[in-house]
Amino acid sequence: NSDDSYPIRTLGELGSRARDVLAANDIGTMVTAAPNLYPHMWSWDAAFVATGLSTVSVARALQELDYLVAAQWKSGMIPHIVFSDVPGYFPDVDRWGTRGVSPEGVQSSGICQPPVHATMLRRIVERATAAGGEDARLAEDFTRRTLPHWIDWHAWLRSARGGDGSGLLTIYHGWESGMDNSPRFDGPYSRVQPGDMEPFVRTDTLKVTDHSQRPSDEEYSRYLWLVQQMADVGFDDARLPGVMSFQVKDVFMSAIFAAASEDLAVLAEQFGLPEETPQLRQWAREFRDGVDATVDAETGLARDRDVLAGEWIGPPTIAGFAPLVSTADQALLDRQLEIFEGPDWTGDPRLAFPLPASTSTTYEGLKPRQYWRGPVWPVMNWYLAHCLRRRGDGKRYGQLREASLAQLMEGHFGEYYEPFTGEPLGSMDQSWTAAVALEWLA
Ligand code: 2M8
Repeated sequence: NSDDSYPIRTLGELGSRARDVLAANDIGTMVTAAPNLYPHMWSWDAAFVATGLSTVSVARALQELDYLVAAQWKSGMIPHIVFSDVPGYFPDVDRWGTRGVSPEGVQSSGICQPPVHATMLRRIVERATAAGGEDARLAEDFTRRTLPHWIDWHAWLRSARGGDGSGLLTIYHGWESGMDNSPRFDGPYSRVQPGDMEPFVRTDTLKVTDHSQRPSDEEYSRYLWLVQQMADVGFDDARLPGVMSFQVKDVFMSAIFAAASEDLAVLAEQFGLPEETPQLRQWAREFRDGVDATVDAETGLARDRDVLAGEWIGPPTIAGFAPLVSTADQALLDRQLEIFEGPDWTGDPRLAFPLPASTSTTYEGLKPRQYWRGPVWPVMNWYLAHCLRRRGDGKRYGQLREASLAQLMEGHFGEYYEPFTGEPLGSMDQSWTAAVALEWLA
């Protein structure tokens, strides 16, 4: 870590450093989400990591998805954390209280995360098919073998979290959204009143020593209270609506589900389960429509809904761009792109790089250094760009690529970045940041 290793000088060097990060975070069974802060497998991280890994080794990429799918619950849920044996992360499996509920031999949390998996698997399959030979064979075998599991996962989301016909998935914890402390959840969390629970000691603040980059203690006590509420009913899907004090229709997760259901339909058609495609396409349509229907006519942004309060959620966050992921409505897409490129988002001239921050940079609640309250997340930049490229928008993909590579050349593979200075924040050598660097370079 001599000072002359930063910034990185060439794209070739960026690629080789990104591969080194993934190799260093690989503990054999899994690539941990980050070396210190997150020594386990996270569900949506693993999907992004797999696509990054597939630029190096298709076999290793599929192994990552295999390890995740092996942790799938009987219900069909894919848990948000699969624990390794590395100590030091809180809440650990004991605090989750999932032993005896999760499948035998699996140590996992008891909630889910956004279903980007089918989209990333489709990407890996396309890459492997183009390469041909052994890679193509491996990807085909893997997809044929695991398709029923991914379909079960989508069926669980649709029935346990989206069975009300709204075309929107419910989350019972901000962690399920992947955007833990986003201002999206301030309203719903303000109504969560932690009751009696075992005391706890956080470990994240031992690792990210500037505490202002992480959620507050007050937020954490609510996070842990929700875990306890779920554990008290044995993580029984049927009982959660009756007991949980946090219930949000997550618009961004719903858009991801719509897009991934379409991708899963393509895979099912190609790899031997064509009879499943009408159902998958039906879910894609239902959730695409559900997401479109949340758009605020005034702001043009999609909105989450606080189920218990019966209210739309207002703050302008990156989740407002859910239609970029899923919509089929050209006028809505055009309006969203105009906002995306306007002065409240990537067109803000104060930005270090023209990339979307996690909340609008003109939002009064913006916290440019704090986690999901303002920083720019490299993984989000690539995911949104990938969605645009899928629509045939190579130009915008190229612009986001250029800005993202310029951002990443500082060399630390930060978990997130300060929007105006480009300073890397949170964990360094974060796996999904390295993975998307490889995708940008592929
Ligand atoms: C962050 O979330 C975890 C809890 O799940 C944490 O703060 O301990 C989020 O950024 C989430 O989206 C991500 O999957 C996880 C691992 O990178 O870290």
